[in-house]
Amino acid sequence: MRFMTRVADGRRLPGGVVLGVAGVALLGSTGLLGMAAHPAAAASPAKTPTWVTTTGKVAHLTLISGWNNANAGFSFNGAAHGKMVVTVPLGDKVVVTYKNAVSVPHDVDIIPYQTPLPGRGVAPAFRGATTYKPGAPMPGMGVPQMATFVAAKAGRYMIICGVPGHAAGGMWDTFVVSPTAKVASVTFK
Ligand SMILES: [Cu+2]
Repeated sequence: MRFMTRVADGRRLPGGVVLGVAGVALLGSTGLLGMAAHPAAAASPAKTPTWVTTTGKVAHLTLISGWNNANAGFSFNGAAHGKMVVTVPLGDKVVVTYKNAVSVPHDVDIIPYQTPLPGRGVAPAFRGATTYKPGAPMPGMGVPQMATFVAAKAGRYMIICGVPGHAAGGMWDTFVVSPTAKVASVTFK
């Protein structure tokens, strides 16, 4: 039921969606409507964003769904099936800036590492570690959505899209809270 609501919300987006800089860059490089028709033409935008930075005890993490055609766009920062590993120092405040570059509804939830992969219904691992706002309309493509939380417990977690079926389809990556890391980092397997 909730899934249906989300879909309806997504489709209710006005034609003149507001695009942020990243959204414009993505549209310019891959073409929004060309994604399904030309999967072989997958190309990252010319300039790769800086995915993570650390300022003192604050880690800034940028996540973009549909950034390129990886996993048919069901991915974060061009990575799916756990292949991006974001590591943050234990105790850091994590400020996530999330943008959805495509019209398919997506969101970000950081949850305990688990299989099988869940859909909606798993509480975030940390208070505030989600961009999902029940009942709220889906933000337009490229509109920044923020999630802020404290990485208060060391361990391995997952960054998932909570739209039912998406994480199971590979729309998840790995999030590690490290007691030894000094700065946030990101690697791709
Ligand atoms: Cu999704």
